[in-house]
Amino acid sequence: MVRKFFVGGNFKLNPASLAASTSLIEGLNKAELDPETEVVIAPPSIYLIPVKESVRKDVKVAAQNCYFKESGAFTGEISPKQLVDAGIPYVVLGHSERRTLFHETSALVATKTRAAIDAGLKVILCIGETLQEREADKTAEVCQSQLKEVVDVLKEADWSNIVIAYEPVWAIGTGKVATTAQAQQAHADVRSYIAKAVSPAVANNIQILYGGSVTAANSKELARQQDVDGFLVGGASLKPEFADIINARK
Ligand code: G2H
Repeated sequence: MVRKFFVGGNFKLNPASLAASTSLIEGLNKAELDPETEVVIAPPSIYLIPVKESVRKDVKVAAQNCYFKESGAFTGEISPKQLVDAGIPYVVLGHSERRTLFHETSALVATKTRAAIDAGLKVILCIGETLQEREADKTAEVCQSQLKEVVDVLKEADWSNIVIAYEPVWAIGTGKVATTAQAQQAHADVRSYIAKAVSPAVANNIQILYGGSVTAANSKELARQQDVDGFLVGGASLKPEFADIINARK
C-alpha cells in the first residue's frame, strides 16, 4: 500500500483578522499544488466556515480542537457533531499546546478522539516528547504511552480515520527541526507500536506526519524518509512557502 502524502497547515491563533485570513486563502487558491498530496488547513474556529466556503475544493478544513460532548452546558466548547453539521471533516486533537497550556491529558485526548470518530470526523492526532524526555532517551516510550490511551478506546476499523502527527515539543515553533534520522526513527517506532497494539495492516496504512519547525528548506529531505508520510506545519503554513512544503515530494 502506498500511503498518500499528507500536509496539514495548523494556523494556531492566526491570522488576527478575517481580512488577513481571506488573503491567506486567496494565496493558497492561486498556488500550484501537487494533486497527489492531501492538504488540510486548520484555521481558528471563528474562521472555519468562511475558510471552508472560500478555499479551493481540493483543500479540506480542520478544527484545531473539539470537546467530547454533543451539546449542553459547556461554555466555550465546540462539539464534534457541530463540526460535522458545519461541513468540517477533520479535527486536530492532542496538540502539544493543548496538552501543555490547557492541561489536556492523554486520557482526555483519547475521549475526544473517540467522540470525534463516532461523530464522523477524521482526526489528526498529535503526540510527541519534550526535550527532557528525549534527553532521557524516552521518546518511544512517551509516544507509546500517549498512543496507548487512544488504542484502548478505538476499534481496529476506527484507525482508517486517524492520521498521527509526531511533533517533538522541543521542535515546535523553535526553528529547531528534528534531523531526518530522528524523525525517521520516531516514525518507525510509532509504526511498529501500532503494528503490535492494533494490527500490522493498520500500521502499514496509517499516515504519520512530522511536525515542528517544518519549512520549505527542510521539507524535501524529511519527505524522502520511508516512514514520514507528510507534515503538520505551523508557522510556515501562514507563508507562501506552504505550497512548496505541499509539493515536497514533487
Ligand atoms: C507544531 C507545528 C504545527 P511549527 O506545532 O503543528 O508548528 O511548524 O510552527 O513548529
